[in-house]
Amino acid sequence: MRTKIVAGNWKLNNNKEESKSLIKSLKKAIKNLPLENTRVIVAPTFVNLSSSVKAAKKSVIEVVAQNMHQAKNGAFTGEVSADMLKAIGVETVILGHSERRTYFNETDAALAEKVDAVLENGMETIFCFGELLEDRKSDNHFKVVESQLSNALFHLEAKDWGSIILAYEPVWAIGTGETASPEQAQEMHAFIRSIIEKKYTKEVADSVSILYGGSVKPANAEEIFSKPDVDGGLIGGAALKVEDFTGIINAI
Ligand code: G2H
Repeated sequence: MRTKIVAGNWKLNNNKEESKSLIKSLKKAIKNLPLENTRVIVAPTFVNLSSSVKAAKKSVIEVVAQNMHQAKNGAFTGEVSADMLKAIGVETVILGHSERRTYFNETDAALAEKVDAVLENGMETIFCFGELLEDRKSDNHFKVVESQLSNALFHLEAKDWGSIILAYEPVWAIGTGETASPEQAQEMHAFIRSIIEKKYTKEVADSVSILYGGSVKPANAEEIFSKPDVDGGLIGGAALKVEDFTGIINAI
């Protein structure tokens, strides 16, 4: 059985106190939920990771980073390394979010290096990818997704895939209120699994968790999560309110 995951990507939101307080309320809200096969993850900003890790202690909540640099150290002003994250108890990092690709020019090639750094450091990544609206309109969405995955991940060995969580996020559905239909999400997730099977094995394809991201909210989560190849969600806006995020966790 694949692991289910509900991950909250807080983006550039929540100061130190707000981060701690959101984690504390979430702790309380999910305390009695049956979460045996489900991981609950939150991704605060870098400066709030350490205090958030402390706030999440004695709970199932995992605190992850939103990004990471691929170098061990050196002259990279403003960046944070794998080692620095691990030293404060962060073992997982979101990579390749479309906002990083668009606003910070992250390329597939740089992302491949970041993924390698994640693996070299024994960490795990939630790797994001997804097509633009124009790609979908021109019926190029499968081709775009396939090239994003092959450029950044298909140099890995089968054994490395235990450290990879995929997050399919169609860019046209991010923060827009517009969601891919459950059928569109299922269609793409099944396609992703099929290309992983072709490149690796059925076992690898069947074991990787594939999250959907893009305007997931309590009202649409259940239907999206009911699809067989959707293993959870990467949640932005709706992860900022404990009621909404708990509603989404309840839908898994
Ligand atoms: C997609 C998602 C979280 P939102 O970016 O990664 O954000 O749920 O606000 O569309």
